[in-house]
Amino acid sequence: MTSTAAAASVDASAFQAALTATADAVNAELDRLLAPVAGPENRVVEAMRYSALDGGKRLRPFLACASGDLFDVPRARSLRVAAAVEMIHCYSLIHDDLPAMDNDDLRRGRPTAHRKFDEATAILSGDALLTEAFAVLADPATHPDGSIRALLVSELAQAAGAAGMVGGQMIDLMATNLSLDDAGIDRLQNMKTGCLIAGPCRMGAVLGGATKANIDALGAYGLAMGLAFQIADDVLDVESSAAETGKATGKDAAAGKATFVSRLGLENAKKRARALADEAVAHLEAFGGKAGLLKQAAIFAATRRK
Ligand code: GRG
Repeated sequence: MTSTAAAASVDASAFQAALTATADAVNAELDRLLAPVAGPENRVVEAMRYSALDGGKRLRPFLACASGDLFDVPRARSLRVAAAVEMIHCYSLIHDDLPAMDNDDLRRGRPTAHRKFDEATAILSGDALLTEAFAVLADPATHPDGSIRALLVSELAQAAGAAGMVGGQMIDLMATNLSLDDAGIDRLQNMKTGCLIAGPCRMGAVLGGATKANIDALGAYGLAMGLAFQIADDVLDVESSAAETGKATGKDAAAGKATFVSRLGLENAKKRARALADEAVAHLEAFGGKAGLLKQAAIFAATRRK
């Protein structure tokens, strides 16, 4: 039996139930953390809430919680890390949708932030979500030990900054002029998408005071899954519609972008995503049956239809 098949025998539907439960819990956490304020500055809070509440798959929050569960982290703590990571993710989507970047009108089945509000408000709401994420991590409610909080801040900064998501986005914007080879595309996607998927996997373990070996194993799991997740995104861009995904599709080919699908072809891209899910699952070996949901998450990332 392959590792993917073994993972599938754990319980496929349990993952969907756990993902939904985490989505509900992180929505409630974000609702609390992004409370409306008195005064005209509430416009930016309104825009933050518009982009951060009630939408998206919430995969990154799920990963923070499920990774924390391996080390018996209280859910009240892992949900704060989950919310912080989701704030970063939502900021990246707001900025990615702006006219200066992808110039998209649709996100999560609704008008993008700059369409719903205006461009300046959208930029500010992304900036404020980015800032608030670190405020949440730095708060003693996230963990009583300041050295753990500092590690969490460092992990998220590395995942989201120029060495991670933002750096990947920079390369992506330059990609048509760079003639990237396969290794270059892998590196770009690891940075742009993988780092913010590996990040919450690592941070759940950091919260639990895990060993460096265990933190790194979860990071390697997240990075392999992140690449599978991105390949699935490229496949959906070709095979799916805006009605199904809630965002524009067919954009990569129209832009002449080198994607996993354009380089490998559709079927080989799907095969590579499945192989990466197997690779991700292999990194969980040390955690045995306790990692069943995380194994399912890797399969979901590779085969998702949304
Ligand atoms: C603008 C700083 C900055 C970074 C942008 C994440 C990103 C980098 C751009 C988003 C555009 C995109 C299609 C990225 C590739 C895959 C990806 C991250 C998709 C969106 O994540 P999902 O599918 O979205 O988890 P939901 O809506 O489910 O949360």
